[in-house]
Amino acid sequence: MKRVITFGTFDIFHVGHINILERAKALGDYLIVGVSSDALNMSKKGRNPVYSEADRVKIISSLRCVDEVFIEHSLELKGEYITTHKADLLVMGDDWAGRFDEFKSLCDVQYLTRTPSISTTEIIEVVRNPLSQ
Ligand code: C2G
Repeated sequence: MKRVITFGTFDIFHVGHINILERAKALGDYLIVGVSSDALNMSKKGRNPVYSEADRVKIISSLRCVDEVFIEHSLELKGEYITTHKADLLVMGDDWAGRFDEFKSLCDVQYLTRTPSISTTEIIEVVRNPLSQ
């Protein structure tokens, strides 16, 4: 059984998120998702996600393609998360291309093309300023 792991914030869940999760699952049999904690997001992006980590975990856990969810507390622990979850493959969107190549000693690493024209940042912008479109 091939175990696939992926990571993300998945704030304001949208079709780009489900696309990458479904494609990640299709590359194996069992999909494990590390959802970034609110604190990690604050340190990465300088703002809290719109949806709390509890809500983001609930949404991701409810998806048919997802088998297991945990909270990612630190980017530095990625290697440990890969090992403890016995992942065979790490999948990330290509906005992270090359950034996780150091884990190729632990598992396969694959970057998938992002879904064009949609992002959490863009959704926030449109909701905040509907006339900007
Ligand atoms: N994604 C995508 N297409 C989009 C938007 C996002 O394929 N239009 C993918 C991203 O490439 C990523 C995943 O969806 O693989 C989650 O995106 P984010 O929530 O933006 O994740 P991020 O905050 O980059 O967190 O440890 C790594 C981080 O936790 C990744």
